[in-house]
Amino acid sequence: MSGLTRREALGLAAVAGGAVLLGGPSAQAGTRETLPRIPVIRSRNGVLKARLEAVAGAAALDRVTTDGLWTYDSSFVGPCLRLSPGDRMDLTVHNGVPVPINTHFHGFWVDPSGDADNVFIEARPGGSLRSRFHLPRAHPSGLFWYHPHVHGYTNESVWSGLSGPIIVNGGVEALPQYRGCRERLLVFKGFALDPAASTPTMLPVDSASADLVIMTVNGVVNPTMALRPGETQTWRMGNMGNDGFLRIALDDHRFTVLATDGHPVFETWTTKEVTLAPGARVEVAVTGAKDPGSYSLRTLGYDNGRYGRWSAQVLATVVVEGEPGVPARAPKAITARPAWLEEQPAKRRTFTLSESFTPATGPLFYINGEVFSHEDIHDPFEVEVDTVEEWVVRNDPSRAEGGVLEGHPFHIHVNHFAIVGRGRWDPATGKALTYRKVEPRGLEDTEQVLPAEYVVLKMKFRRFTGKTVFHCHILFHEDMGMMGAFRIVERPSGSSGDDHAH
Ligand SMILES: [Cu+2]
Repeated sequence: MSGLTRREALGLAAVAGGAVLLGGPSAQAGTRETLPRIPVIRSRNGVLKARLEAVAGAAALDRVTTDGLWTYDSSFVGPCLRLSPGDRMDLTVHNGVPVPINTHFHGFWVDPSGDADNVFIEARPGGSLRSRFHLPRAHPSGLFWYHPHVHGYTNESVWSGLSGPIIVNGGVEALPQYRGCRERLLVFKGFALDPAASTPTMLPVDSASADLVIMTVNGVVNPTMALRPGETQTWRMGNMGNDGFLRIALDDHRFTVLATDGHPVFETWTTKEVTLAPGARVEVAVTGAKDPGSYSLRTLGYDNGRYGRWSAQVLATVVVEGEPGVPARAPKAITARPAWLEEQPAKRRTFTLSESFTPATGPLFYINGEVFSHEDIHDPFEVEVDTVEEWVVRNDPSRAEGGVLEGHPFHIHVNHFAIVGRGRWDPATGKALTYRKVEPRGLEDTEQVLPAEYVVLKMKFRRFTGKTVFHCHILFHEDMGMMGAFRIVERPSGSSGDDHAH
């Protein structure tokens, strides 16, 4: 089912019901922008103090009142939280949905304990949860996002609509090369409608197979955006859904990559397409083609195995017209390459991702043979703060009975990582078959690991201590056990840290 078909059908229904469509499908391609602006909540005097209502019920989705949603403040895309490094977050979420929730700040380099970015606390239905922490002055500037992260409920929560963007100021918009350039925020989220319902109703998460999912941009299907020939705009793009993959390209245009997962890159590059695993973000510059016309921003489709055949779709229409602009020149680098990339890792650890589907147990997902449990009482393994480690994350498609071949997008909380190598391995022997050294151009917090592939991640556990998690960002897999806990601990006294200065 194409977005257009659904949009036409719903558009007719809405017109018949007397509803007014804002910038609906009949809008003439051209001057009329139909990309919705996401409401912004900004920090004031160094504090972002806000209260959001997580509500269950009807909300506008593609400009049509749609039932069965869980949203922040009745908006399919939650409000954009915008703050600066050094600011304080003070966010209260009231839980009006029927499952426990909390608030995770995806990609944030902050305290994972107490009432900060702690995934081990929750608000029951009817309750509230207040998240408070300081964003370090050295926090990266870019695009992040928030969503509930209670184990067992993350997939349903995010699919139903509970997610929204966060911008940390001082990133691409502050670069002299792009001063005065139009800045856009594009939040991608999928939905599917229940064919059995008489009015537009979100399909429950268990029935929402990949082939049914329609992608929205800022909550609408195929909005129109204007771009002048030769004009450069900066686009922040985030995949803020529960499990869909996107392979994004704009017809006859190229993207210059400026930031990945909220981190300005240390080497920019130009590409025809960017892949966004669930949870991933990218910030790019795009310059309008010489020839005026209508160009499609597309996802080219992504095959993540039997349960993840993500279809090719038009995401948005870019109309190139008007007075020619002067293209911005991309900087070669935006941030310094972190010095810790050259440090010898203090430890190397291996994590094996696998799954099984047996009639007796149903689908189960493992890391190192264990299914994560919230009630797990044994102490998680420890890493020392301010040390560098290398983690080998490998996808074992063979180990357990009945599993399918599928990639697992590996995500870690609190600290970002660099990919320094990858290759194929043989699950029968545990040996690497190939190895390719990777020269990282930026940092990430979410990386796809294909079947029988391994990736080598290097990371430094900077400043913050506490218990936190890593997991697959296909949230069904996370809920079904593909998560691990670990604790970042102080270094034993007597050992010397190398960056006490920050
Ligand atoms: Cu997975």
